[in-house]
Amino acid sequence: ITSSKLLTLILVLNEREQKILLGMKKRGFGVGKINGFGGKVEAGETIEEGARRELLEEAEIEAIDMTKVGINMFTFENDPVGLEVHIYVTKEFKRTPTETEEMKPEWYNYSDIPYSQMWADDKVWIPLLLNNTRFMGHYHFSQDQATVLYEKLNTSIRD
Ligand code: 6U4
Ligand code: NA
Ligand code: NA
Repeated sequence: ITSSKLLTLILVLNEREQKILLGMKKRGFGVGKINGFGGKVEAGETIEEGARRELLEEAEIEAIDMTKVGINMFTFENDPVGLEVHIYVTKEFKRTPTETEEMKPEWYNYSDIPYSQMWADDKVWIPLLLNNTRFMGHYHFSQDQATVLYEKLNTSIRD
């Protein structure tokens, strides 16, 4: 790995109803996959500001209690550029989730998360996130982004 891009990923939870808000990505990296909201951190903003902005841009909601829960590094076969993805949870928000040019938001029961339509790493760390466990992971993907060739997970994270 010679460099990495800094990205965010935000998962919106309704704990009372045990539902998670996910979106079908309509364009760009990971198109067609169901995923959380997020994107590249821009110059002049903090990582958390980037996360808030992406949630507003992609689902038209404003996070109230955004909390960082994990960091994942993604690398790809035959690609020198890695992705460092900072993952946040918000359980409270303002406004109504709305379909945008980039994402179509939908609520899923915790017991019915569509892992087969998601990135292959998600089934590893989303259960931890739902259980309020912090995590750091590294997932090395095949060139076609379908298979995790190598993974390393650490859940012994302190404040
Ligand atoms: P543009 O279209 O240039 O504005 P932007 O919204 O800034 O793009 P985008 O959509 O390329 O960024 O960001 C990719 C999103 O995919 C980020 O939220 C991180 C997420 N992501 C990347 N690899 C992932 C993986 N293996 N598992 C996962 N999310 C991943 O759950
Ligand atoms: Na995005
Ligand atoms: Na962006």
